[in-house]
Amino acid sequence: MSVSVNTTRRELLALIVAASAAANGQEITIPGKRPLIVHNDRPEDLETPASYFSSWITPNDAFFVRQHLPRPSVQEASHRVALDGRVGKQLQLSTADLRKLPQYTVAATLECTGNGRGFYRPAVPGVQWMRGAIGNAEWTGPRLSDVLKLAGADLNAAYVTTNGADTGVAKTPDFIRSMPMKKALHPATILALQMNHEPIPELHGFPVRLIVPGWDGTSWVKWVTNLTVANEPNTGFFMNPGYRFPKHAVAPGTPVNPADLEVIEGMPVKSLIASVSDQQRIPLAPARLRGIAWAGEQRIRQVEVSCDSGRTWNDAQLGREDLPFAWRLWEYQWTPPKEGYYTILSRATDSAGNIQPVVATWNPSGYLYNAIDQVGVIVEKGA
Ligand SMILES: Nc1nc2c(c(=O)[nH]1)N[C@H]1C(S)=C(S)[C@@H](COP(=O)(O)O)O[C@H]1N2
Ligand SMILES: [Mo]
Repeated sequence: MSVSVNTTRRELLALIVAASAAANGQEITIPGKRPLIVHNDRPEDLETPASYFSSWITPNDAFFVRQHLPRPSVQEASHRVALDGRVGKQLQLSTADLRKLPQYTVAATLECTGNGRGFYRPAVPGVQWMRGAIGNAEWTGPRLSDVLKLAGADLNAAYVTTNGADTGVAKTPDFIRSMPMKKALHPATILALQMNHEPIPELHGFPVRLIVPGWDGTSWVKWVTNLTVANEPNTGFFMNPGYRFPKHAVAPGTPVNPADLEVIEGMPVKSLIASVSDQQRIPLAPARLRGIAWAGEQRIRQVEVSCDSGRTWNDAQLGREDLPFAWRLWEYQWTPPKEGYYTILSRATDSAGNIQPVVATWNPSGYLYNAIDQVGVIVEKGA
């Protein structure tokens, strides 16, 4: 009896420790993952430390995780993707059916709409993501357009609505998203069965998830169960008022009337310094600074780096992998002139001429944070 009471107490203590670790955003390990920054452990909200962004592909076990609801456990053999609404014939597709269609591999960057929310001042409620709710992977599966054609879908309908196997719990409603038919028919929009050439891990939507290249992660529905063709978008919380952005900039901290919000479709230009972390000590020697840059549906045109708090800027060299929808690596050779503290900044420009701002546009839900990235380093002879 006393043993079980003690065990219970110990377990309770462990849970409290885990909960406070989660609350503090500390790095702890979740099965199938390297140590990641845990914002929530049930359901999992896991952030990738920026030091992992040194390779063009983010390995599956280092990839960030975001879910609003308890993760469903899906059995592949019985799993079906139902097609209904404005279709010629309703279908129930197994993953074997999806595999019979031509398979495409698309490299695409997945970024949470709320990545960087933790930087907004005044602070806004929600997961306090800092820099790592992003990753780049190769996704493989049939085109959504081929799946829609299989069901004789009305391709002139306005929207495709996607639901996943997770269901609403307590105050959180079911996660359902709609996208315009134009994006649904884009050849890079696929129903992925594989992530980096492996079956999609459970945390990332096994056995099938939607890939919407260039658009924010919210559209990338996991554990897909339903595709509905309609002339109206879904009206649930995650379409309205969720995941909307003010049409006009507002003073930080001001509430915004729902009528003044519009649907978010895509991510703005942004870059990140990955090879050094904030307050790191580095030796007084030539340094190769490295990072990533991405631009939603645009391409990266230029990345500039400043090692003197933004007084002077120089071009970084862009990496050789240069594909639409996938991030671009960059590199910058820097020789610190002497010992001391340096603020290093990175700033990207996209193919439409958009440049990262000094201050991101504050909004009540903390979406689309894309201010110039900044890291402070201490240069020391002995470091
Ligand atoms: N079914 C379902 N799909 C979902 C979500 C969800 O809660 N349920 N979260 C979305 C959000 S907000 C993001 S940022 C991405 C995160 O994908 P990841 O966990 O594979 O990194 O999944 C999206 N797809
Ligand atoms: Mo997200």
